[in-house]
Amino acid sequence: MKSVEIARIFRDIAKILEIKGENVFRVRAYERAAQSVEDLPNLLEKYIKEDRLQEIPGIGKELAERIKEYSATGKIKLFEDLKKTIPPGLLELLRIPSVGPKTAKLLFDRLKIKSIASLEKAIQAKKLIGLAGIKERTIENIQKGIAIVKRGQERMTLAQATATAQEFIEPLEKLPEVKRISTGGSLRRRKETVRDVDILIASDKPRDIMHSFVNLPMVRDVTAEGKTKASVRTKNDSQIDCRVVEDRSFGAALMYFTGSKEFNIKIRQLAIKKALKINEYGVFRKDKFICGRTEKEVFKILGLSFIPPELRENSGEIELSLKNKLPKLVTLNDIKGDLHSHSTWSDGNNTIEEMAQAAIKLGYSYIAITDHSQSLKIANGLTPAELKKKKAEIERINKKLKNFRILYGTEVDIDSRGKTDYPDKILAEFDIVIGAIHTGFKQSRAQITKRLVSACKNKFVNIIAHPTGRLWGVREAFDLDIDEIFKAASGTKTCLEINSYPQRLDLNDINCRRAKELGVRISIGTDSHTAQQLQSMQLGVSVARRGWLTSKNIINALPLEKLFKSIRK
Ligand code: DGT
Ligand code: CA
Repeated sequence: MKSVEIARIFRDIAKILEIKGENVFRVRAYERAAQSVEDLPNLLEKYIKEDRLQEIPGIGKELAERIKEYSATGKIKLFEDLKKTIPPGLLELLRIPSVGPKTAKLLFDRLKIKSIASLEKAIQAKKLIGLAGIKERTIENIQKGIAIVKRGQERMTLAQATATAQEFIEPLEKLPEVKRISTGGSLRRRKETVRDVDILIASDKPRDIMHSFVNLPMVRDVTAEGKTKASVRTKNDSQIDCRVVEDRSFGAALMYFTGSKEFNIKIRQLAIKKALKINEYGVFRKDKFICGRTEKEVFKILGLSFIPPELRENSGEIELSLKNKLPKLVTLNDIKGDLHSHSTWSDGNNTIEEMAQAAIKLGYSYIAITDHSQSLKIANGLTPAELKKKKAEIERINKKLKNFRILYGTEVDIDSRGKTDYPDKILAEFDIVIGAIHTGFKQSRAQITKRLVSACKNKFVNIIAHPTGRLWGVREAFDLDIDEIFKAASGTKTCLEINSYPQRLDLNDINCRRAKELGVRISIGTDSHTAQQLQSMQLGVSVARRGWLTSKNIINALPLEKLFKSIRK
């Protein structure tokens, strides 16, 4: 569906309104709506048809009309009109982190810079030096920002790739010629970012499938089309590759196209040792086809136990699989609750009760409502007086609920010196406390490390949220000594978070594996600001699996009583 496109347009509208100095609430409304629409990749169409758009949090009458307009005409007139009021290219410049409306306008007015490419040229020609407010440091930051934007454009987030793949798989799997269908590549390995989406199909009628694939409505260009494979670009500029194989080869092909390349090379060597040949068509002895229908049979003939796609990176998994000693990776089913969420008390879109009901629907036994603390005014952080009322509300709702508990929590800000935004006396009142950094990202490596270490040492801080601060396509991880944090966390029984928010996925897979080695326990939290977002738990679980984590490493795989015991310091 068009949710990704609509979200992008809403964000652009917000940016233009901001440049024009419009009412900040209108700007925020468009940003919020973008997020809400993005949360509903599969449902938006249904909501349009049933005329229920206004049930989506953050979508009022005006925004519902805009969505319907886009759905009917492929355009939003307001956006087309707004674009005409600013110099072309200014929007592209605004995608660069550290380039705000003022700088973008300055660059355009003084140097006629209209695109990232022309900005890069101007920097090389040293034309920015001497402009008002532009220092050496500013230019460095712009260059770093350009690199981040470019990388963000090259690769989709896992969430975008998953939604994009779903848009293709849904219509394709309905075709009678399709016997089996699966994603492959980095998407199936659940990497945090994906360059192109690979789809594999088993069928006797590859030509029919190719025809249907390249003619799907979300396709913009067909970049390659053969008898059994084709590549297309979507209207959102994502690349999708589709291949068709015979049913008897599906398992072998799935293994080949899932990769990774390094994994495939090692597998091929293993086959050679057994006098077998393996490729995308099957496993062969001399030229005789031995097997290939399922991945399971292919692994078996090589003497391997099944290796989950998330582990296929040739980083020790093949050796362990030969000994049948792979870890039993955590699954979404193991998760008993969500320990990071926001309600209307701070900057969330749903009430505590709505968040709890959504968590119950997911089969959870608890949810922590961890609204922001007082100094984070931009996110409507809670004062001590408001906290009292919030606590009372949670107690009132908890009385009505059976076999489910709302935990009274906070995401407490850790200030630039490592102090928590609430005193210990208030922190002691919470069921669960998450510590997080939201400001002062430009501090030195030593300073940021020290801040997080002192947060770990606070007796009342149970979890450190999004420990490295990375925001995909927006900002790199802070410069910090992650091993120092791991040591402090493990020594103080503090848990670290895998934040499942699509642009964060922080800790990442590599850091998770390291954390496990050092005995650090992990909380997978969604950081949901809407009830819908609770579903992104799946993304955090994927990161955990890529980090070799089992349910034993994850605190929110524990039932409530055990969770309480285990987080107490
Ligand atoms: P991406 O798209 O950059 O996020 O990462 P992948 O892993 O999806 O890479 P892609 O789309 O180029 O190829 C899909 C799979 O096909 C890859 O994981 C392994 C297999 N493959 C591609 N090229 C080669 C190759 O040169 N040798 C071997 N052995 N396998 C390959
Ligand atoms: Ca790929």
